[in-house]
Amino acid sequence: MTARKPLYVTRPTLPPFEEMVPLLKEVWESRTLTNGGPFHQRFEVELARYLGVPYVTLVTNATIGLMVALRELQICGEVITTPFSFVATGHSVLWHGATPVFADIDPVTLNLDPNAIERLITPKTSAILAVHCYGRPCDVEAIEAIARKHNLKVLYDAAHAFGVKHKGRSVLTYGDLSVLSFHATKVFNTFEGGAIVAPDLETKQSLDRLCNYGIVDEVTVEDTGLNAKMSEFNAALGLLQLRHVDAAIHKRRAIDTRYRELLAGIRGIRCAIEHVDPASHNYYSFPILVGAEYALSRDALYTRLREHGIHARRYFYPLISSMPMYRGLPSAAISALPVAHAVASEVLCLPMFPDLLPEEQESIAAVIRRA
Ligand code: T4K
Repeated sequence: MTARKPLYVTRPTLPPFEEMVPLLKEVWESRTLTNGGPFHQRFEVELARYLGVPYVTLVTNATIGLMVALRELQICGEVITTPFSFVATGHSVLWHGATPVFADIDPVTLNLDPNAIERLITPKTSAILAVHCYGRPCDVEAIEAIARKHNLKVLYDAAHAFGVKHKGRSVLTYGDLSVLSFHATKVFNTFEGGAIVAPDLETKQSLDRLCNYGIVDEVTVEDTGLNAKMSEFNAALGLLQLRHVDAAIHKRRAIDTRYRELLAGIRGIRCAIEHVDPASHNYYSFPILVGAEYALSRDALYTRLREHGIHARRYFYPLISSMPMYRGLPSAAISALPVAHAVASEVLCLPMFPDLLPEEQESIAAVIRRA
């Protein structure tokens, strides 16, 4: 059966429009549109409470959030990071003026392999920038131990990890700072947006300053900050989204379970991530690995699905290390990143969003099974 209209890899989750109207009216009437207005303040407090973290600083998007976080941590020299991520991870390091050093990933978690990290540490290394890929927590204990031993900062790109817990504690509280994305395509969205999770008030206030040009008061500018502020519109939407996000994650979890049932037993098709703690996951994405035993190559399956109106995506292919601005780096050599290259050549993210209908899931699985 051919899907009737394009089924994209994601479809933004929005609250009922009527619920947004009174909030919009409040913004319109107050004429406070940005620069830390009342919705911004409330959203920061309620978001920190929801996530179970000490403090958050709201930002325009996660890419800017990563740049601000790198600045806050005074990172310089080399930053060990993963090649298997969205390009924003690498770009934030380059924009900051540091050098990304790519370490290979673990074949089970698809996150940075701690053993690979340690081998790459040099006197120039100042930080580890790890990604909780698809929301699956990194080996945070191992990364913390390496960082402590070598006196490195740890920054988590937690763009995918909204609400995720590790051993009962928010995964966002590990490392020095974590950065969330609230982009339209994420589990929790404010159209564009994000947040930096800070461990204490002093750090939060410093991040706030960096997000507001480094301004302290009308006559004092203490740092070369930038404009990374979230507007009142985005903050009001965020407050409303908080009321609905648990229900959305609940639906995602059911979709994840159903996919696993529908795809079980298809030769060469594997679910890319297994959940250690299903109750603590957010079900951001549904990546599969298309192995050599499958009837089609990964790219042929991608095209076959497209012919049926199903827009699966190859997140994350190509690897960041294969992109023109990175491929000349010594750590970007293909031979140094065998696991990342293997995974990038097999991965395919199937449509995953709360409104995905059971019959749509069945037709996706049917196309995959028929091949
Ligand atoms: N770190 C990591 C690990 C990340 O994955 C990301 C972003 C970041 C950092 C940076 O976060 P932000 O600076 O964005 O806050 C998308 C997103 O733009 C990006 O946020 C996300 N990761 C990445 C994984 O995916 P594209 O270029 O693949 O998006 P696009 O426009 O092709 O959208 C994907 C599908 O979603 C479309 O086929 C249709 C659907 N869609 C998309 C949008 C924007 C909608 O239905 N409505 C929409 O409004 O990058």
